[in-house]
This record gives sequence, structure tokens and C-alpha cells, in this order.
Amino acid sequence: MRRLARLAVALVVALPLVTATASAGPSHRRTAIALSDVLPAVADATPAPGENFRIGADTVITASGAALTVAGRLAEVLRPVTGFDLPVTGTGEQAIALVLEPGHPDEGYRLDIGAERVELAATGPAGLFAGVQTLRQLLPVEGPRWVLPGGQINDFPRYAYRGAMLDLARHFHEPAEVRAYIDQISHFKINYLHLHLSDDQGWRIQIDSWPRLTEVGGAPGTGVSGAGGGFLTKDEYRELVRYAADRFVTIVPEIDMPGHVNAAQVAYPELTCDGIAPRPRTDMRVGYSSLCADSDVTYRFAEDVIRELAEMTPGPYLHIGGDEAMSTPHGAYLTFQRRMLPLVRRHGKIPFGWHEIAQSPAAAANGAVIQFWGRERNSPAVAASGAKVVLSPANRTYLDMEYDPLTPGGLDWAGAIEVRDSYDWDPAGLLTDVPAERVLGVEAPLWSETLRDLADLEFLAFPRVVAIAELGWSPRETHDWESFRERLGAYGPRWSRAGVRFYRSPQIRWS
Ligand code: NGO
Repeated sequence: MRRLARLAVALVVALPLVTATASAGPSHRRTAIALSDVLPAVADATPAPGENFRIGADTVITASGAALTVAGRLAEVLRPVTGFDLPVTGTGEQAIALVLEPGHPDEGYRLDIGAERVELAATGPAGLFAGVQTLRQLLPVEGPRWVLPGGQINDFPRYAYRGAMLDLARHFHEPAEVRAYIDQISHFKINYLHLHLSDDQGWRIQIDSWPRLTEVGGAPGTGVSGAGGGFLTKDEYRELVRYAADRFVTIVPEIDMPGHVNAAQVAYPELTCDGIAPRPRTDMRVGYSSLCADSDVTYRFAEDVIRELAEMTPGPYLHIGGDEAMSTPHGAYLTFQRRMLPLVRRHGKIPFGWHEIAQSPAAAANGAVIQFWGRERNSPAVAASGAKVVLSPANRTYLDMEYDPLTPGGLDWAGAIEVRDSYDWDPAGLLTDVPAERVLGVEAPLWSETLRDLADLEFLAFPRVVAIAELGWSPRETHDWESFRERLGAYGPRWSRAGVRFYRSPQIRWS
């Protein structure tokens, strides 16, 4: 596929300039898909009935400069399904034109569909990519008539941060599985993928200066129930970062500290306060391990890890965990964060942490982003910190929670989360004591205690991750459960065709 994209860009077909005014006449037949049948909901759609565009053998994709890569990607997805050549060229009639122009909001785009021409315009490639995701959903699931509904869409995101998270520590997910997840979430305009790379049961990222982290912490049998093992080499990590970036998804790597460090301590017993190696853990308990806040080796270790991780991470954020440090005394926790948070800054990254870091004055002082994962409607420490917040309320966004008590797999400590529970809340009003302008966005974490393979992952993520994507992207005025469930039901056949094993929630009328 990637080779095809490069080919498409390279083989710019020099089409003879067509001077005739009109070729195929407008298609007056209505399409089954309406202009607003998009997930996540678009900000604004004005249909123009009768102005439908039909993709055919003479359709070309036009683009130049920075738009070429996205044009190649569009061609790459449309060619195999439609069977048309869809050459990427500089100009042409019957074109799907990708245009770069100033004036659109970040990631925003305009999509104009007329009988003769489709114009997708944005200020940068990220906006074009978002528009391509919309365009794909406006095409029918199956041919032979590849018709786009006429009209204009103006669309842009509500929040800059729309994230998903995978837990590679409790169960290692192979790079191919992570790539498959990136493919799927990028269809819904999710633009960050947070990777939880270390925990009590495993360590999943190569660190050259501390090689036993992966030799021991990534060995076969590491993970919950001992079913798994594995880690990302630096090359694999860099390749994932690139793969995600090609889909306008930025990786946020997490090393969880000062708690959740048992795997590191098994590999390096000097990371405990008493120097005694703990036993490897494959159970699901939390809160028993801690780095030693007054030991120099702790900070040598932390700095080496953060330096190596920052070096291979082009994105702005580096997540340092900070959750559930139940065996770190409060004073030690503050000491630890006072040193850690500026350290992340020194290595050129914006620190990110679970909401426990809000207790530390160093969080706001270092411009940290705080990830709220509670169930309460207020959080005095988060409110007082003044920091930016990403919302991952466990009873709404935790994709590892069961759908209902009959769900195979999944946890239940934050309650069952049906599709409507994940959809029906407002990020701006969730924390009553945090003003709306401090909300940077939303994230749907998927913890892997009960997961084994891609099928497990897909079953818990889809469709709920789409609800979170819509809360992150779509304006509040579009929020409407009935509309969401209709659009979701219509999307089902696309997942079926792609082989995605989604949960057929009884709340949705699946097409
Ligand atoms: C908690 C805990 C994780 C668990 C997860 C399971 C956070 C931030 N810490 O969320 O270690 O895996 O719940 O749902």
C-alpha cells in the first residue's frame, strides 16, 4: 500500500489540457448517503441536491506541493475499492481537487461537492487528511455507483487533543496490531495515540543504557497472566511513530513512575529502596511498587530513560505516569515530581501525567498537561493547579470497562459502559471546578489486563472510541444521541468489510 502511494505521487500523469466546458452531465439521482452522515459529526453541512459527483473512469485527483502526499493517500484508498485509475495530476476536469489555501482553522477543511468537480481545501495537509476521512464516508460501502452527495461542508475540531491509548505493558501488542489500530482510529480524526510502555508486569521499549529493562521486563511470560512478552526495539518504535505521522496521529509515549515500576525493579534491584529484587508480577494488583525518591540512582535511571525516549519521539509530549503511587509517601512523591517534571522540559518535551501529578506545584510550573481519569465531577487539586487538562473519566472513556455484565473480557471497577454512556456527556462541563478553556481535549484509554489479541482490542474499542472521537471533534451543538446512533449503525458495514470485530451494541440499529 505504501509503495502504491509513493508510485501515485511519482507517476504524475501529464493529462492533455481539456478545453471543452462540460463532460458528463450532473447526476440527478439522489445518493443514499446524506452530506451529514459522517462520524464524527461535521460542524456545518449545506446539501445541494442534484449536484452529486460521480467518480468514474475519467476522474482524476489534482494536487500540488504539500497536498501531493494526501492526494496519494486518497488515491491509494479509492483505487482498490472503485477499480478506477484515479491518477494524481496537476490539473484536470472531472477532478477531485486538493487545494491548500490560507484561512482555515487548524485541521479544518472545506469540502465542496458539485456535479463537475469536488474541491477539498485546507490550510495544511492535516486539514486535507481530515477532509479525506469525511469524503471516504460519503461514498457508498459498495459500488458500482460511486456517488458523492452534492453540497458544501465546513468542518474543524472542537479540541486540539483527541486521543486514544493502548497498554503494551499488561499485554504486549505487536507493531502490526498497533498499526491496525492507528488505521482505524485515524478514520475518526483521532490525532494522538498514547502508548503505555511500562508497568509492574512488563517493560516494552528498548533503552540502550539500561538493557535489562527489556531483556528481563520484555521476556516471554511477562504481562498479566504471563501470557505474552515482547517489546518494541527503537527501530520498531521509530517506524510506528512514522506510520502514525503519515496518518496525522502523534505518538505520546508513557513511562509510568514513581509507582507501577515492578518490572524495572526486577531487572535492576538497585531501583528499590532496600536493593532487594522483588518477584516478577503477572497479577492485576496496583499500588505496591515505588521508585526511591531520595536515591541518586532513581534520577540517573529516569533521566536516561527520558533522554532516550525524547530522542526518538518527535511529538511534543512525554507522559511520565504518576498514577496510583500508593506506596510512595506523599513527601517523597512531591520530591520526585519536583525533579522529574523539569527534567522532561530539559529534554525538550511537554510533561504529561495522570491527574495525581496535580498535587505537585511543579506540574503547572512546568506547563504539564494533566490527564484526569477519575469518576468525580470535581477535582480540587486539578482545579487549583491551573494546568491544561485532558479528560479520560474512567466511567465514560475507559474502553477496558465491560459494556454490560455479560461482556466477555473487560473490567468493571468503573462500572459498565454502554455506547450511550460513552457518548452522553460534555467535556466542557465534566469537571465543575475547571473552566472550559483549560480543557485541551479527550482521550479513550484501553488497558490490556484482559486483552490478548487484536480481536479483543477491537471488540472493546469499537464502537465506543468513536463516541469519544465525536466528543473531541464535533461542536457541542451537533451533540445528539439519535443522530449519533443512526450514523454509527450505518457505519457497521464498513467495519464488517474491513474485518473489524466490533461490538454490536443492542443500543444501535446496525445496517
Ligand atoms: C487505572 C490504573 C491502571 C489500570 C486501569 C484499569 C490508571 C490511570 N491507573 O487507570 O493501572 O490498568 O485503571 O482500568
